Amino acid sequence: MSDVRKIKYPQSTSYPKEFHWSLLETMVLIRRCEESFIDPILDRRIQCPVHLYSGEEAIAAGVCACLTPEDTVFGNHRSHGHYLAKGGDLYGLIAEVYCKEDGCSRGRGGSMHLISKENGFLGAVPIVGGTIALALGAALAHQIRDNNAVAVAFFGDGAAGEGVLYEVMNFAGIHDIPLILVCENNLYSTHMPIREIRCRDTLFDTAIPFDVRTIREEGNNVLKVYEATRTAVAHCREKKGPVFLEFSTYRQRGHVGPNDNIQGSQTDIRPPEEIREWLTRDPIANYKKFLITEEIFRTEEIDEMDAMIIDRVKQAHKKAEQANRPAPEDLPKYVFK
Ligand SMILES: Cc1ncc(C[n+]2csc(CCOP(=O)(O)OP(=O)(O)O)c2C)c(N)n1
Ligand SMILES: [Mg+2]
Repeated sequence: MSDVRKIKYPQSTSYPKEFHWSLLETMVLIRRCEESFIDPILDRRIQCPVHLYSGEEAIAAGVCACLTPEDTVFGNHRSHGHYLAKGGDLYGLIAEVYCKEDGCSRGRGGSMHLISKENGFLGAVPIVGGTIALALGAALAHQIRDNNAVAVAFFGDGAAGEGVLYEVMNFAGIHDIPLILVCENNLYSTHMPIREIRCRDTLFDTAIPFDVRTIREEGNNVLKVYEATRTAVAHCREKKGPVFLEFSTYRQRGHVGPNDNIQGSQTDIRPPEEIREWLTRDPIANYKKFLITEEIFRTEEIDEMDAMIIDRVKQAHKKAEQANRPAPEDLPKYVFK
């Protein structure tokens, strides 16, 4: 991408090389994984609905870099990135998206039902706003156990239209619950622009009346996401109560699938100039440019990392495609009665 905008990164030199490497690696893994789903979606090898996270990687990477394995995370319908950034297994994700028995939800859930309990990723579900109260419950459990952990809920701007968010903020605010609400404001809820469904186009201010600390930051700048989240995590660990983080971002793909092109009709109503403008703020291209310009890494090192990740993703697809689907007679096996 030649017209990459120079995003201003904070306090760059104070971070060790390994830290930058790990953030970049997480973002590249997410992007390569997301883009690898496109062909199998288009030729119907993948049949479940897939909401791609391309363009929003800096949020998952920057937030999860502040968390320990004991901290718990919940996602939504667009959660491949949250799952991977929290340490979820790549093959378990890819096999799940193919609805295979080897998947993290044993092929019963598909792209929108991800879980990695061993890494503290306690679930992604498609009900908009559906995990916000679950994250509150996890955060309350952390508080009762006094284990110094925090719970994080990732959700979109669309979830701010669900009443549960306000009930959760009120309860968390009253009881100083160690809950971090991460709102990924990508300006759209399916095909509805935020300005048509909300009085304001910012979300952080909805938390102010509930005594929830708020921070709004540029979501495509991974170091800014990291620093805002670090402040939020410290606030929670110091038992000062919940934090609402709003990150501005933009999805590079359609609402569901690679583009909003349903049976030949173009349903992406986002203005082309808006899409072009946001592409110049690509979180990965900009971060790479910064790392090279600041001589933190050489282009060849980054290209080598990229090639290794592409290969890992490719191998995982190969194995997932060959894996078994759940046997029809086993389908009720994990259903609660
Ligand atoms: C309770 C509920 N209402 C409606 C839907 C349909 N739906 C799926 S995704 C979505 C939009 C969500 O927008 P946002 O929260 O901003 O997340 P984004 O897709 O932009 O990442 C909607 C309305 C749903 N899944 N659950
Ligand atoms: Mg949205």
